[in-house]
Amino acid sequence: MDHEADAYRTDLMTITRFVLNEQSKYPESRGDFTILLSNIVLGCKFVCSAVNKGEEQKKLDVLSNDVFVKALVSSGRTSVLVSEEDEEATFVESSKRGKYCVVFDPLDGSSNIDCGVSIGTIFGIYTMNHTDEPTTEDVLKPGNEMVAAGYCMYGSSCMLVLSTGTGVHGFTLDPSLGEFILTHPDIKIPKKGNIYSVNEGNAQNWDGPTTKYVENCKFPTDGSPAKSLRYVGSMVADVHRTLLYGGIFLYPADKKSPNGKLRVLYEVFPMSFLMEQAGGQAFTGKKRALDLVPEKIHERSPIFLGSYDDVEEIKALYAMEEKKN
Ligand code: FBP
Repeated sequence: MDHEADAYRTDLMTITRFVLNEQSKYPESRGDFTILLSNIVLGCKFVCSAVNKGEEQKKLDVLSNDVFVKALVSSGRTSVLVSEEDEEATFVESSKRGKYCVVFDPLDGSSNIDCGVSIGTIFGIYTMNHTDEPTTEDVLKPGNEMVAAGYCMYGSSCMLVLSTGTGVHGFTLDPSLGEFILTHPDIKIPKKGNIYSVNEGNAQNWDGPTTKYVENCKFPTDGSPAKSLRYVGSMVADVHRTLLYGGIFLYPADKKSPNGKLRVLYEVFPMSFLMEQAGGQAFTGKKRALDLVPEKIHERSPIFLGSYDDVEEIKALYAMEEKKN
């Protein structure tokens, strides 16, 4: 019997155990974050099973939003919730309030649901540093004030990728145990990649720097090989691949959508938080994405994120454009 292998196989690092270990580093912590996260994990498990049952899109959107809102409110650890599915923010009644505010997209990549292509849930977490009535000001804060972020991808496997500010870690759902087990500790994105990910269908409406950047990906002038194009059309799937393989994911602004398509609070910020924690970077075309201060809860922003060197290239093109103007 290979005791060492069995010892490793039986030493299950579940996401709860992992976060409890993380929390034990903060003597003042009372386990509130662990309780909050366990409710987010519950929501992800529910959506994972619903996706595998092949629920149709409309129903799945509503179902997943309901489950997350109810789980987050009943956790007793939240005060403000912002969901892609709800026009207005949810303010938790005072008896059930807690110190966290959660912004989330319960089911991202909805256009891919009915064809069974990977979709996901995206979330970001802020702390509320006062005891007055919560307002949207408690979430209309820069992304660099987030304390944690993550996504759960519902694909060939169900994977939850999380950062609490000390690196990025991937947990795969073991359906037989019903537990997320640590399978990808301390994910670091390659410094440079050979993949670019963008909806080229919008190319005719792009600005100069984006057009030039994608041109360079296809026809590099520095002798380096052309990059490969990979685009699923689900941000979670495209960002997950970028995180593991390197390269760049971009959803730029264009003449039709001057602020791009993706939402700042529950798409751009969480993915930018994870990218920076993994050694990559995230840029809006003007500034570091996490330094944005949103004015509205469903605000959109252009985004370029991925390997450090690849994002540096597009930053240089926008800086040149800036100089020209
Ligand atoms: P939803 O929130 O409506 O799903 O839109 C977000 C999204 O599906 C992202 O997951 C994806 O990156 C992007 O839109 C795809 O947009 P497009 O179809 O314009 O390329």
